[in-house]
Amino acid sequence: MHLGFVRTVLASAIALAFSGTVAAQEQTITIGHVAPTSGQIAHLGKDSENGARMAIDEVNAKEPVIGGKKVKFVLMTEDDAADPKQGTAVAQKFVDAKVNGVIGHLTSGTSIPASKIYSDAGIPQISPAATNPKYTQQGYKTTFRVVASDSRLGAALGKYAVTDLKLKNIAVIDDRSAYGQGLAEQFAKAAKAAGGKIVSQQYTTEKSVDLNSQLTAIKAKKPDLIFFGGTDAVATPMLRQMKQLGLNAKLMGGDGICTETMAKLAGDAFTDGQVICAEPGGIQEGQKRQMDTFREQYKQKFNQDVVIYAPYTYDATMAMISAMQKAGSADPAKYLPALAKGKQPGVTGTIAFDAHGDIIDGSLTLYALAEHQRKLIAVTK
Ligand code: ABU
Repeated sequence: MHLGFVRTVLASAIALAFSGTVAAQEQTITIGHVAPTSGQIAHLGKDSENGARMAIDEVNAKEPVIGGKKVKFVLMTEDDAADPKQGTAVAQKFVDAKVNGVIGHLTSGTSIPASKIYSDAGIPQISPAATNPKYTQQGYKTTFRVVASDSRLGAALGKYAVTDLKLKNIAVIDDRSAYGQGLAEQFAKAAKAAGGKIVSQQYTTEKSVDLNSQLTAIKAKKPDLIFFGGTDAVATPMLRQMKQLGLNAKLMGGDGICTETMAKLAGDAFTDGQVICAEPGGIQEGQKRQMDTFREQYKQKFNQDVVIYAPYTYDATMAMISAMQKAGSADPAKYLPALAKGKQPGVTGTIAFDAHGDIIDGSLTLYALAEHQRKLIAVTK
């Protein structure tokens, strides 16, 4: 046999054996991330995925150790297309893959049905964005979120619209999603309680880009304000059609429309201050530096600006990893109690959960869209 050939075979065998030893020493911990990375709100899903990637890369760069063993975190990314059926299929895929934890889903419509699958499998799930109250009201010990729920967001917006902005005649549109419908209901309840009147109630879908019939019906009622329960994928064409119809009412919505993307894409379809929105989280002035640093690092890494959810996903991922480190184990049953009881500073504020898995003492942030950006109005509790 040729000596060169023998040397090559031997070298390959040694390399293989060596890499096998290293691999055996370094335990892999898989965290699943799921969001709609295709479809109408793919920009929100990608933003969320990038936030998880930032956390994982940052932790891996520090050569993490859990329970005395060197570990490497791996992000398993999936797309649920904001579709409840695809959401449950992804959840089952994560369970079958025995992921150590899940960050997601992004929409309430996928997070709620998927949460039962994770609960049955004992896998902790932290949503960075699902705000429908029902998500954490099902009694599952594995269900967490790092954002405030729509009962708080809708209540704050309803009161703000009527009491502070004095906008009393209000039209409401929702996209019939778990998020859009729930938020619109909470808003209408609070607006009516504050003395507002719902002069028109209209419906659309998560994918509609033609709202002419709803807006024409609304225009006849001469509202001061249109409240939209849905996302920027629908609100952006809605703003353009409002302008075409000469419908000068203000437009208000929750985090689904509170994106830099909408501020930029809607172009000159709205006047400065016409759009008011709220994010189900936020930071006080003293924490602004960490958020600014996060945004700069995000831009450097992904060559784009934060859309909205990346900081929340980053905090959710860090909270999960921190619980594993405290418990000395990535076994879901072992680190779940540490996650439930944990308290740590995050980019979006302190991350600690109540008995339902809701963020404790989370803030809300009100913005107006102006000069193609979000302009801060106030941070409230
Ligand atoms: N929170 C707004 C977008 C996500 C959701 O469906 O809840």
